[in-house]
Amino acid sequence: MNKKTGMTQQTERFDTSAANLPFRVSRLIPCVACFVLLPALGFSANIRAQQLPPPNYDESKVPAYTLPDPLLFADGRRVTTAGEWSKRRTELLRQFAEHVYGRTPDRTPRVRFSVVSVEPKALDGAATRKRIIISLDGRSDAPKLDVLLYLPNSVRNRAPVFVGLNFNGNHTIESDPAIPLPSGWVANNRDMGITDNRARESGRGTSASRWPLKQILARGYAVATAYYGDLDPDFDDGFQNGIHPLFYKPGQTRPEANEWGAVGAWAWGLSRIADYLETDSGIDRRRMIVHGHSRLGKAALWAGAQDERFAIVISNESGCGGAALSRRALGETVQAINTRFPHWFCENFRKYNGREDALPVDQHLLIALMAPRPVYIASAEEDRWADPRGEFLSGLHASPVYRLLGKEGLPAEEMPGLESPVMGAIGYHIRPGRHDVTDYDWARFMDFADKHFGLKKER
Ligand code: GTR
Repeated sequence: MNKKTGMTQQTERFDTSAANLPFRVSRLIPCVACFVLLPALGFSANIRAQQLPPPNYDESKVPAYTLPDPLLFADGRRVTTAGEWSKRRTELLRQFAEHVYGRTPDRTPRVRFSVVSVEPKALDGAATRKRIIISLDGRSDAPKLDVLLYLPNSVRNRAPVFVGLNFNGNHTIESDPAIPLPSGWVANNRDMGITDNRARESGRGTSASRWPLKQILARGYAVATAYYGDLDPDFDDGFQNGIHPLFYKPGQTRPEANEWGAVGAWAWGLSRIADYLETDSGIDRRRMIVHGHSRLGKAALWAGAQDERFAIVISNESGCGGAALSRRALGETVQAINTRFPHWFCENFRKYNGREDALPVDQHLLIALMAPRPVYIASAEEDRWADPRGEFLSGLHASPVYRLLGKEGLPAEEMPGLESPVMGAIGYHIRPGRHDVTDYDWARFMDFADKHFGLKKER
């Protein structure tokens, strides 16, 4: 356990804060320009991170808090009908945009899809593998999202699909040499031998345990993924790379205090993958499931909240700024996350450093934004940094909205034991072990999707 961050050591929980920048940058240190450059690149954030108060893991020291009521408008009026909820929903989406994730641009640029390869006998014949390049603007030099899609060959009709971003490149989810490496920035990672922020051949298949493709395909689901760095490389560069500059007004050089950060950009990218999937004849467009782990779980939740084409939303250990209640301030706090990752949320979110109580929203309201669509929250016992109990409570306190809409919500008042999933329209499990995505997690995600899509477990 790292005492400073309270995080358990683990293979892929890499740090994309300033310490992880390319070696080249360290050469700049003696130069005068570093006074300008280093703060911009996040070095000052790293120093501030060392000064963070130690995290609290003691349940008895969780501050007393009152959660905003999902069924009360900001002006105090009560929500009593589905019609009123839809207005409250709009209000909440605005509040999350204004105070937490930043506003997503209204305008979607001209997005173009090209299917650049199709392999009908991938994974020993179990799947058809497609590679789709999504050009995120009409311009030829626009950022591109490289999407990897596996369609189950066993399914004759259109398949339901799991849509999620990956941390290290498409080539890491499966060792197939035909999958190209990302050409842009990737996080340094000792286990993958990456020290210069460039993807390596040796990275092939290194995240395969988090993407049990054969099991997923055998249960009749398709899988679509893309590397999150294609949308916005995960370090604080003042939003000069990635998709943010595509949306700057003339003269604008970085997002306004209420405009999107990196999580917003990753969420936006998930919707662009959905844009493509809606056009693919192998995909059941009414059965798209958005999912994500950790920071990408935060992005999946924000994508699911904004984009109702996602029929099911799954958060795996998304923690602070994801499924966990901010007001509990257990494990990672708003101050800790804004300090170590100043580029993830909007600038306004920093106003709540150490003042979670002042937030007009809390994360149970994010879960409520999925209603009446099914949403699943997964925690891991050792992942205390993400506050498993806070993740469970978000589901519990989102339930009144589901009930108003005639759905069950979370069918548990108390946190269930290990490996005892509960599955209403809101589902939850906690499993033993560390911060990761395991076969157990995937099996439950598929049980949950089967249940809500009316599919059998074994197909
Ligand atoms: C941690 C961060 C968490 C979580 C995690 C991850 O460093 O504090 O909020 O997002 O990274 O994405 O693995």
